[in-house]
Amino acid sequence: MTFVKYIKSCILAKDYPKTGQPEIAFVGRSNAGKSSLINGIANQKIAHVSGTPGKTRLLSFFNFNNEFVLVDMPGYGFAERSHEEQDEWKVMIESYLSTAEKLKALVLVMDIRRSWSEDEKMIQEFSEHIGVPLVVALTKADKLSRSQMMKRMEEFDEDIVLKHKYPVSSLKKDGIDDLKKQLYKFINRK
Ligand SMILES: Nc1nc2c(ncn2[C@@H]2O[C@H](COP(=O)(O)OP(=O)(O)OP(=O)(O)O)[C@@H](O)[C@H]2O)c(=O)[nH]1
Ligand SMILES: [Mg+2]
Repeated sequence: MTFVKYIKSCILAKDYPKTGQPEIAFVGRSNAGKSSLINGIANQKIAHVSGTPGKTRLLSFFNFNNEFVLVDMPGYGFAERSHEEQDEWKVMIESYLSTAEKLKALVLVMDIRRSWSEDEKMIQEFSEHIGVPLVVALTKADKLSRSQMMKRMEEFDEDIVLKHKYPVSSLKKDGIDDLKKQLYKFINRK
């Protein structure tokens, strides 16, 4: 049986758990559905989901079946936040991303109904800079009809050309298996 276990939450690099296992990190705008997606992948409610955006303020680490570690990151682009808090976020994310030697893929989580913005571009550039593959999970696909979703994916391709992109619904569990398969490929890549 697959188990998923919460390890810890923290901010500072010195506190990150040293598991020696491959890591997959989830980053994206506040309220995009990062924690819900982690729960979908874990197949249990382990990451905190909230109706209040910006609830996740720490990096949270989860042990997935002693196979890899899922890292839930706080969301960005939260307009009501002060510049100070936004800077804090940047430092936290950059400190994690630039020291994570075991990071196998960075999952950029975004609401399928939103467009690619400067924030997403920054994350894409960061992933290129550190040489870690970027996987885009387009969440809340259940909010669109099948034809709307197809149209949205076409529009998305016009905005940005990306190799790994997956429409998903954490609510309906759609697309999660395909995403998971891709993540395993990155985890097992030597
Ligand atoms: N309909 C639908 N709602 C979703 C889906 N994924 C997440 N949500 C809802 O979106 C809201 C935010 O979800 P979270 O998973 O907490 O988002 P987050 O990205 O972790 O947010 P922060 O931690 O604040 O950055 C919650 O009300 C979820 O129930 C989905 O696939 N479909
Ligand atoms: Mg969250």
